Formats: sequence, structure tokens, C-alpha cells
Amino acid sequence: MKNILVTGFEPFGGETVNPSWELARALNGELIAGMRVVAVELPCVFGAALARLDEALLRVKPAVVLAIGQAGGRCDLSLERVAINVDDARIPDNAGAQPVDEPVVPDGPAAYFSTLPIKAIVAGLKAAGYPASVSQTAGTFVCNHVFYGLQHRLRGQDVRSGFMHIPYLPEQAARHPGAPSLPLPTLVAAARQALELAATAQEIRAGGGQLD
Ligand code: PCA
Repeated sequence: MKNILVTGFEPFGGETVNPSWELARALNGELIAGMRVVAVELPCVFGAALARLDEALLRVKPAVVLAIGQAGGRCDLSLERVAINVDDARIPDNAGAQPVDEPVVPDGPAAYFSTLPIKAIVAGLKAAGYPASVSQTAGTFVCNHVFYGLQHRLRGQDVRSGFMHIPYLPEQAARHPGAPSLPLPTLVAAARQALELAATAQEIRAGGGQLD
């Protein structure tokens, strides 16, 4: 049986939960599009997150990879289009490191596009009533770091991979006045659909292909 690797992050930035790991672990073991979901938690640490990802890629040998992260303040499921070769941290990571204007991969290409059918996923999610959009930046913190590292590792391979940012959970938003949130059951139902489409949808690309 083929596997789908879904990653989420540990809490960071003073939070006690990270919706991305709550979501990933809720999906662990499910069968989606005839494939088994394997969830892996990544540390919110530059470098160490990619070491954990490498271990997971070797062990799981996924056909599809969806990395997920929290984007506090965003209001929808954001399918990221592009990962850039920049680590530029606004706050320290969970190991206290705060790289500024450093490459994720020295001498790597400037950017990679997602190889997930992001337009089809967004269209499918919206048609089912979930808030979703294509995002043009995954930022320059550990999420973009993992997204870039993922695309770099899988370049040229027949594996669909990409990144999705999600909003706070309601209990987190209560501590951030005005911040939007989505309940976990909604995130789980939406992510099931996103993964189904990630595995099966034909992509209609506006930009076309990899930026490498
Ligand atoms: N969000 C952060 C890193 C971990 C996470 O869940 C980010 O957007 O970079």
C-alpha cells in the first residue's frame, strides 16, 4: 500500500498547541485515496526539522507529502505555491536560533514550486464550503524552511509534495483578540478532502512546473 506523509509542527512562539500537529495526528492511520496516512511531528527548529523530515521520507517512502504549519492571523486553509531559499527568522526557533538572510540550501535554486495540484485543492475545498486560498508566500521561518527542504529533497521524483498553512484553533484565538480560527473537526474534514485531491486531481497550472 502507498503512503501519504503528513507533517505538523510542535508548538512555538509561546503557544501550548500547534493546530498543524493536532490536525496531522488526527489523520494518522486513515485511508485516503487508497493510501495510508502517516503523521510525523517536526520540531520548530531550523535544521532539526529537516533532519526529522529526512528520517520520515526514508521510513515512509510516501507517494504524496503534505507538510502543514500554523499561520496565526490567517483565516483559511492556505495552499502555498512557492518555497524560497531563505531563512530569515522574526523570532527565535525552539532551540533559540534566529538565522537572518541565510540560505536553506547553500547554492540551491532560488525557489521551488509546490508539486501539489494547489488550484484543484482550493477549488475543491471552496466547493465543499471550506475557506481556502492559494498563498504566494510561506514566509521565511521554519515552515518555509521545511517546505523548501522538502521540495529540494524530492526534486525530480514522482512524488507530489507541498505545504499548507492553517489558522489558529479557537482556544488559541481566544488569546489573540480578533484573530480568526477554525475548529479542529473542520480542519480534519477539510484536510481529508485536500489529501484526496492531492493524490488524485489533475492539475491545471497557470505558471507551469518547477522553478528549478
Ligand atoms: N508555523 C511556523 C513554523 C511552525 C509553524 O507551525 C511558520 O509559519 O513558519
